[in-house]
Amino acid sequence: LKYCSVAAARSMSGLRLVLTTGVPGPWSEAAKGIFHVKGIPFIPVGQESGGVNRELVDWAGVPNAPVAILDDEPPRDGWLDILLLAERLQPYPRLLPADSEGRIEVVGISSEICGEGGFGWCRRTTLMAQMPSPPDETQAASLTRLRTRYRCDREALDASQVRLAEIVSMLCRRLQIQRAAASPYLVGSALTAADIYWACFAALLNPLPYEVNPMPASVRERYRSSTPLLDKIKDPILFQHRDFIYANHLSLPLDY
Ligand SMILES: N[C@@H](CCC(=O)N[C@@H](CS)C(=O)NCC(=O)O)C(=O)O
Repeated sequence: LKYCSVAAARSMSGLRLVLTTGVPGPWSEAAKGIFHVKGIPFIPVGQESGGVNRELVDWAGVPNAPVAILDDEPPRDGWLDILLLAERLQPYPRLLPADSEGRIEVVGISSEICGEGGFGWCRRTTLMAQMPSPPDETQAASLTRLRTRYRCDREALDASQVRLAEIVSMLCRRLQIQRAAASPYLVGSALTAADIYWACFAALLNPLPYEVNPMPASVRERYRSSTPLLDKIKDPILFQHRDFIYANHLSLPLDY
C-alpha cells in the first residue's frame, strides 16, 4: 500500500484513513475491510507501530491506528465510530442490520472482539506482558510504549487469559449454532461488521499464510503462540469462518 505522510494528508480533504504500516494490525485491517466492502475510497496514511507518531498526535489526538478523518470533521479513532462513519457514507451493503435487535447483536459481538478488554485487547496483553525485553534499544523503547499505551502488565495477564477463553468459546458456540441453521455468518443470514472483525482478528491466533500475508516472521510466531487452555477451546470453525469471509467479501493478498 502506498501511504501518504501525515503532513501531506493533513492538507487534503476527503476521507483519510490512518493505518499501521508493515504489519497486519487487526483494527487497521478491519477498517480497510469495511471501506473495501462498501467501495468507499480513502487516502491511506501511515502510522508506525510502537512509534511516538508525534505528527499524528498533533493532528488526530492519538498516536495509534486506525483513525478515519473526513474533511474537517473530528477524527474518529474508535472501531464503532469508524464503522458508523462508513455506514453513513455508503449505507449498502449494510454492515449493521436495519433492525435494532440485530444491531444490538452485531455491536455486542463486535465489542467482544474489538473493544477495550475484548479479544484483541486481551490477546495483545497476554502476548506483550510475557515478551522478553529486546536487546535493541529502539525496539525496547517501542515495546515499553506499547505496554504503557495498552496497559499490558503482569497484573492484567490473568484476567486477560480468562476473558480471552470466554470470548473464543462464545465465538465457537455461536458459529456452530449458525452453521446448524445453515448460515456461514455470525449474525443472521448476511454479512455484518462482526464477520469482518472476526476475519481480521483471527490473525492474532492463526495468521493467514505467507503467500497472502507476508508479515515479519517474529510477529507471526508471536501471533501463533498458544496455551493449553486456548488449544482446548480453539475450534477449526473459527478459521473456516475467517477463510469464507476473505474468499467471499474481502481481498487478498493482504496489503499493509
Ligand atoms: N482505539 C482503536 C484501537 C486502536 C488500537 O488498539 N490500535 C493498535 C492496533 S492496530 C495500534 O495502533 N497498535 C500500534 C501502536 O499503538 O503503535 C479502536 O477502538 O478501534
